[in-house]
Amino acid sequence: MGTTRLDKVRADFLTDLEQAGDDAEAVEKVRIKFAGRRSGLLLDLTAALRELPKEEKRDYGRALNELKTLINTKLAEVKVQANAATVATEPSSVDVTLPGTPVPRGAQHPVHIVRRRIEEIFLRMGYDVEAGPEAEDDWHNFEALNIPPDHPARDDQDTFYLPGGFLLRTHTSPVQARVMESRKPPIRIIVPGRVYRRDSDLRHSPMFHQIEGLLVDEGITFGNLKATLETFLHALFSDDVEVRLRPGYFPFTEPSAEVDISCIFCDRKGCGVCSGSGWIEILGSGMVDPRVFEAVGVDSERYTGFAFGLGLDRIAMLVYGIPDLRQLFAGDQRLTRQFA
Ligand code: 2NM
Repeated sequence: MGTTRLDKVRADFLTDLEQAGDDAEAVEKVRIKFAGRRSGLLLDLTAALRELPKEEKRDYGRALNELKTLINTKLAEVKVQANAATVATEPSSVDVTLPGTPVPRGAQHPVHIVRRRIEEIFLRMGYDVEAGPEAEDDWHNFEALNIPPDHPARDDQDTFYLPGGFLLRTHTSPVQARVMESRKPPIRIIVPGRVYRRDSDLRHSPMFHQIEGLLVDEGITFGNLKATLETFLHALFSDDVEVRLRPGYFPFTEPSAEVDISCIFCDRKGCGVCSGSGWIEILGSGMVDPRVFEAVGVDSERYTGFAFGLGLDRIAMLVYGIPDLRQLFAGDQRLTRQFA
């Protein structure tokens, strides 16, 4: 008799809840009607337990507990759904006119930008980009490059020596030496990287960046070097710049040439950037000395080649008008932000 009444309440509850649907207010009314603390139907049903004859109490109590659980669970479920529906539709809950949270944007470092531009020019000409260790041995940094033990570049003042006979490379040429040791010509590579010298003032940083190039094949001439550098410098600056070669000296090349471009700021009239000369020194180059070829196992009777090197930091300063070298390495985002 008692459980029949429970069945009816259960059926009523499910119907009412169904009708309330997503409407939070209607769901609340259902809750008060069935599970309200002061007058809910569950209270009546619990009170009715006491009036029942002893033999019916057990079955009724069990069924009542199940009904309570059902009602509370269903109400909790529907409440979560109703809340979600309310948040989604309530016009004031999300103010789409508020400004968004800014996402910080990275920027490329000027030295990186210049390196990538130079790499792209040489990749188009069929060169590969190579890399090697920054901690080098004496052989690859000096000996193989025809820098004898008494050469001034060997001086402790210029080189950072490391324990175990190693050193921080003073140029990226040891990578070219390694490539020549491990690979047969034709070789066409450029090598960008950090290099280290014991030098620190307005124009020198103990760490700076170089990019060097090397081409080795049969029948390579000084004319090929000149044409390659002209093509490169026209692509990097402008077809209008003039390229000038002057005699120079490097231990690893013979003959060697210093390369200038006509001043991109004054068009050769003379200005502060070119110190009134109308020319800006941009790179060093030359035909690879046969002694270097012999040291790294390239047949100098069969092959000739040219090499060149330039400082990336200097070019970045020139191109972007950065007055102080140290600004490049200060890690101050006010510099890099300008390149975003
Ligand atoms: C320069 C100038 C001239 C150069 C030479 C070599 C190597 F390994 F092939 F001998 N690598 N880089 C070179 C030649 C670098 O920098 C101003």
